[in-house]
Amino acid sequence: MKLMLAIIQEKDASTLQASLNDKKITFTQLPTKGGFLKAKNSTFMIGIDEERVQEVLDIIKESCQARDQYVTPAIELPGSISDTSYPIEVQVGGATVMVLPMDSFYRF
Ligand code: 2BA
Repeated sequence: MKLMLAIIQEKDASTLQASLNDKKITFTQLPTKGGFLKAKNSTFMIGIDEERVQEVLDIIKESCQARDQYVTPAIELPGSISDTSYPIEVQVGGATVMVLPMDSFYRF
């Protein structure tokens, strides 16, 4: 089995939830926050058989779209000449997905 961690934008969370539920794929959703923008995002924790990893990747790709966003970062950028941070444009995924090996899986 594999553990998939998918970090997605909050706006896409309900679409992804519905698509995973449709395919009877079990997941746990965690409210998270990106370290760079400090904006809320959503992390899906999905334990899945190895042969279904590609299917889940396809579902995530279909459910999550990249967006260009102007954001005021909560950190000072390198090279900044003032203490005040200013809006910058970044493209926020899509999704950031990590696939980890899972040694064991128990449900009691
Ligand atoms: P954030 O860390 O808030 O990053 C949001 C977006 O800001 C990123 O989008 C990227 O376009 C930009 N960004 C991040 N760090 C940057 C930097 N040092 N300089 C300039 N721009 C920067 P994505 O790459 O699509 O990432 C979306 C979210 O996925 C991230 O939110 C973070 O929560 C997570 N993430 C991305 N890469 C990760 C990694 N290697 N490990 C853990 N989480 C990751």
